[in-house]
Amino acid sequence: MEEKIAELKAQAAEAIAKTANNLSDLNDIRVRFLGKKGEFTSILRGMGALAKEDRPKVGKVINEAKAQIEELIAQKNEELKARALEEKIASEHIDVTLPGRQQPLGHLHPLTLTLERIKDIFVHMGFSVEEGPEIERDYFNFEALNLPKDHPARDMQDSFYITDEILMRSQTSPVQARTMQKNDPNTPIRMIAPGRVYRRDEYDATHSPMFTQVEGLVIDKGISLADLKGTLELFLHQIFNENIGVRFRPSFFPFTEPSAEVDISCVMCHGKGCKVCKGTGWLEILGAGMVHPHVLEMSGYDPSVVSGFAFGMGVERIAMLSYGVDDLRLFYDNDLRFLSQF
Ligand code: 2U9
Repeated sequence: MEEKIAELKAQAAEAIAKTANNLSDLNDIRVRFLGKKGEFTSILRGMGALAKEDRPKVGKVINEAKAQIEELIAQKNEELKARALEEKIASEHIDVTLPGRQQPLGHLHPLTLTLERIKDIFVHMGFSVEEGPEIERDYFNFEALNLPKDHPARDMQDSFYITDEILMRSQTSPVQARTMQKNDPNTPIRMIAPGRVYRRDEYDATHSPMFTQVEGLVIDKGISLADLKGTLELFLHQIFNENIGVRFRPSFFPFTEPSAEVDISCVMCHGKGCKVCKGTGWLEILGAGMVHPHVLEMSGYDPSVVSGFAFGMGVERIAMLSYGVDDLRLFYDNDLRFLSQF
């Protein structure tokens, strides 16, 4: 019996020393020798066959052997844990001297940059920036702006209708009409309305069925054509440069009377005449006019008390002329070779 115990003890010690390469192996060894169904338990069970007087002695030997194995296991356990920790530390070692991973940084889109510059200039002149829905009621898009039922822009061929009464706005003017109707007619208005507009159109270097507009509206007592000219001249000198020429030509819009097209001297040839200005030396850049009395009336303003001016511009066109871009589609293609140049 004692020989068997000594032999088991030697086996356990050898297993612990030589085959326990990790904590799980070590646990298997513990179960094999000391577990409920382990080797020592079966020896203990076999003690019944011994003479009664031998039992305490053998029991003591077994318990000592078990305690020694427990001790070996505990030592090995510490050793394996320390080794596992060392391996973990080695494998997770961070070389703090390595350069960091570069996170490519984006920037604002050229149209956004242009729009921000436009907004900045008007905000400095005391204008507020108003927004409105891109899906608009026929009433605000056309009716309130003095566009008669038979106006070509109201044709299904020219605008994107969703129902008979609802369409994708074809201009940002409905934002002005909404602001006027919300506003107390005794309080002056000085606002711009930037945003996307939609028209049935070709898609080529200079046309797109979706583009970005900024429109403006000023209403107060005593607003005159001189205010319109002064404001737009100042704007154009700031967005392009102080020396650029500005001229006003008579035109027609249903919502303004009188109306004007505003030109700047060609940014490419400085007025000499080139391909960009088609030899004229001038580039059309804005539409503007004094708000039509009927438009004032329809939104609750009395044209005998107040007057106003309004204007509109295409942001893509301003961006193309300020950056020298010759194809509008480049702004929508999301090609980083183009976009990263701004
Ligand atoms: C209200 C009253 C008047 C807005 C105006 C223009 C002239 C104009 C075009 C320029 C190029 C649009 O981007 S474009 O295609 N705009 O010529 N827009 S006056 O007049 C208004 C608007 C709202 C209540």
